[in-house]
Amino acid sequence: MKKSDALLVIDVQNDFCPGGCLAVPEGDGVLGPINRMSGNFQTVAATRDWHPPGHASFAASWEGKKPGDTVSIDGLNQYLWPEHCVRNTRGAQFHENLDTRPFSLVLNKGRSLKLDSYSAFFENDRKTPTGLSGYLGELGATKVYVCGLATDYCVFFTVMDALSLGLAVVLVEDAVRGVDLPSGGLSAALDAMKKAGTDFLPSGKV
Ligand code: VGL
Ligand code: ZN
Repeated sequence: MKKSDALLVIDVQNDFCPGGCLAVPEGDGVLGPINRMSGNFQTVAATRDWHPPGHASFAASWEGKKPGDTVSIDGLNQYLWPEHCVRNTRGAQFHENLDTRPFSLVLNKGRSLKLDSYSAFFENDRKTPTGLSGYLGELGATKVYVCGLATDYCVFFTVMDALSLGLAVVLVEDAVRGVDLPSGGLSAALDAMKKAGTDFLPSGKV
């Protein structure tokens, strides 16, 4: 890979894999393709969803709310999830079969008690940066290959923000899996990413 190419590995954590608190169907299916690709990149930034206990995105943090409900926090709509990826717990660790050796950066996101962060670039207020853009910029990365979980949440927001920051984006199509909630929709997310200018490539061609 060229120096201008970076791999972004999004949230490949136990809680998003089978057996986890917020398991994505076949979430562990991303492991093989990611492990085969990551050693080819000089810059590999991996994110972890890394919530404090009692995080505002957990239904259990709100009286009378259940997963799937929504609340408004400072005017921001928040979809409520089962408790997941509490920092330093087993559920928040990378999947044990994820090869972390090639990672150049591990970025913990969703660390504010009252503000969620789906994208690897900005928190859900769409204003607070995570610093990833500066990191990639200093290293001269102009194209990001995106993989991980979940296609229609953290991967989706990461892809859309990367495009808006002027990066070229490749979605590694066999290295992502979606939640596909009836309300959201995996196909709508894929369409929107494509329309916005994302290239789709199988990991074998990366
Ligand atoms: C995610 C729901 C809640 C994700 C994170 O990584 O896609 N989804 N927190
Ligand atoms: Zn989360």
